[in-house]
Amino acid sequence: MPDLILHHYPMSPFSQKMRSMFGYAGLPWQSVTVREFPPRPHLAALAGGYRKVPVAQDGADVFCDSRIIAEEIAARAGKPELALGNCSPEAQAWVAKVDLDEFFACVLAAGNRTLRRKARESMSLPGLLRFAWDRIKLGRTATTRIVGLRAARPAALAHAARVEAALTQDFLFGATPNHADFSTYHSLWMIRDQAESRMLKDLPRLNAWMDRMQALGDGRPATLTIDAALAIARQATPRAIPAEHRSDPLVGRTVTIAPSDYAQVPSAGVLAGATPTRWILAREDAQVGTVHVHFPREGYTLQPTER
Ligand SMILES: N[C@@H](CCC(=O)N[C@@H](CS)C(=O)NCC(=O)O)C(=O)O
Repeated sequence: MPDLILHHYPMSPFSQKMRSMFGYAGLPWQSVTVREFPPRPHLAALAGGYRKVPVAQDGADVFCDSRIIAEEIAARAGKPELALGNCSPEAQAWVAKVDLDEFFACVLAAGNRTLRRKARESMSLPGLLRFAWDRIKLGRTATTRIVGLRAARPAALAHAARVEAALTQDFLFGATPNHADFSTYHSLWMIRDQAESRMLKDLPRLNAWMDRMQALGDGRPATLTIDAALAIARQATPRAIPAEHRSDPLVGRTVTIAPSDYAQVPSAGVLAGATPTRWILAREDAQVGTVHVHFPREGYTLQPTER
């Protein structure tokens, strides 16, 4: 089986969630670095309108959202605990909150001089301005309530205190990590390791756990160019979809699928399959031919576009 290709950028917390999962799983993977804001034409060729990062790819199958990518890593590595659906209801409820509310609180709280300096190193000044404007627009059009700038730090600190209290074992829900640890780690990584902020310094259990998560590493990435990733998609055929995943009445219909929380840009195509956790959209693109784009069902809106 070829290695998964991850389209990501270094300072992206959700990309770190995936990189850390690769580390835990001990998997090799192929790394395509994308820029911090759209347009990202090659991702549009692969995934359609979907504009969040990370996106993963296996040949002509494209995986949107860290939850779907986690399922793919779990299956390849034989680590079922990485797939959210295999975690306890408590862990699932925890992840729903940390991957949305706590994520925004932490990212906004992390905004300090060090982070701005690092961002400036990876982006030109006009790029930085476009990045800032892009994120302002993203916040304004969100349907989910995003914490205000002033409330972000107290919210992030309250979250960190809950993490400290939850860490009665080596990992959040037991002696070994599961999906929830990776979801929780990436936002706090933004504060402690990217912004190098000292705001979490008085939380010994949290810091020891973050050190354990960091020690998992990022797996074994090999650099891949955008053109090579597109060629891989073009030369491949999407995986066959088993009959039981083609029985949904919407299969065969033209639909759009979009995140329902923020960055709600739809991807359009024909619904090719539906599993209990994902929608699979068939898309045609001049650059890559037919691709199947996989989205989680939860947190995404599917709309038929024809009668
Ligand atoms: N639910 C998505 C969230 C992904 C997400 O919000 N990613 C951020 C970067 S960490 C993003 O896409 N920001 C806008 C952008 O990079 O264009 C997931 O789990 O993958």
